Amino acid sequence: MKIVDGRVVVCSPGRNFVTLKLVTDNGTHGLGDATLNGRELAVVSYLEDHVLPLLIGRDPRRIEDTWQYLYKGAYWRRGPVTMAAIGAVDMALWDIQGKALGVPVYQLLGGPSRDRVLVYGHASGRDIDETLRAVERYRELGYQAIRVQCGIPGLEGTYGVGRGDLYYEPAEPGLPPERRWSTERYLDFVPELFDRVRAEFGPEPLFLHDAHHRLTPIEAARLGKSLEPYRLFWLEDPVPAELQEGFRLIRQHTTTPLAVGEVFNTVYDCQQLIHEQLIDYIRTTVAHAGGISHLRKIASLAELYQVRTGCHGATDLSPVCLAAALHFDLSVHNFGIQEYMRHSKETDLVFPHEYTLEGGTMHPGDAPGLGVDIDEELAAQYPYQRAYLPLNRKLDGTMHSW
Ligand code: EZ4
Ligand code: CO
Repeated sequence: MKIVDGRVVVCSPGRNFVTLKLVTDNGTHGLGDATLNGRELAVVSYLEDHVLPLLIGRDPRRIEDTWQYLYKGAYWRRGPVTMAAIGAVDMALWDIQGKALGVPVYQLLGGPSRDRVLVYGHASGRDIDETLRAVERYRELGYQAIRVQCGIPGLEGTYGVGRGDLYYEPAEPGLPPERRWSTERYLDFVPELFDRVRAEFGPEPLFLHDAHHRLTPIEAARLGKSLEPYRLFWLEDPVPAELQEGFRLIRQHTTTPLAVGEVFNTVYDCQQLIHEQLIDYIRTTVAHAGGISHLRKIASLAELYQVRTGCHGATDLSPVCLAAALHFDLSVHNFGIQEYMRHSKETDLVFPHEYTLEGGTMHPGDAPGLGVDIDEELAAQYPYQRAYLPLNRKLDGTMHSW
């Protein structure tokens, strides 16, 4: 079998997506998601100008060799653009392999380790009352696990507060919007939020919270400690994780489980976090961390240290990535949870898929390959729209992590 054609489809059915399509000489094709939110066209160029010419004529069944060829062969290793491109190729090759053998990708990965994949939904509101109503809504829909985010009094446009029904999309068309931030106000407010949430919904639901890289280690330690009575499933991205040893300090102070990794690209970004057992969940994504092949290696390292997976699954991960993540989640032994944010109706129509959601759990389906396709004609009706994630400044104007 040979790869005979390849192209990159850029479309914006509600938001931007970059999709790699590889076509083989036996008439099948494979898809990979290469969307890098706010920097999409850099990956398009990487794939079109530098990767596709290398793939034509290659045997698509050489998945591991192709991964190493693109990783070692680039000389310039790692980084989000390179790893998103390699991730897309890897996803497409697993898709082709599954189709060629007539099995869903999870069967190629060792078969199912569980019946269905636990996912978490996203409840948010401008204030606590609105947030409680959103949590109630997810409970009614059968979600066992819910991330809870809330507007902070005195701060405009807090991270994680949704726009629209059961939907959260932080990227905005045009130039990046600027938000204001106060760590003091945030740290004072969040314990009150979870006090109200637990009082209203009792001990059973699993609750998660995302601090979105905004704290210092000692601030994160204080937050984790103050949330212990409410037994979070996890506290996500408490600090920007370039400084892996910073997690030692957080760990010394709190038993609140920690999750990190949605912006990581390789195992080297989390090697120390895992082997020192500084985290409980690793959130690397199929699309941004080198595909299914590399994510399995990260999961295998994590398994040795009792760290479980919790793949990123925001709306900027396309249905192709979500499908790939679900095959990975179903098969890998040390799976923890999968993030799930529903896509817009337009997105779901451009990417017809086999995966299903039921009672707060998902399944990738049993179609051969990844079980997701792209309607290229429909995609062409939604051209790329420049869009950026917001920026964040402290109240005095200093740039801060968003
Ligand atoms: O901000 O995917 O846990 N989910 C998140 C997301 C990220 C976006 C960035 O593109 O933190 O909302
Ligand atoms: Co996050």
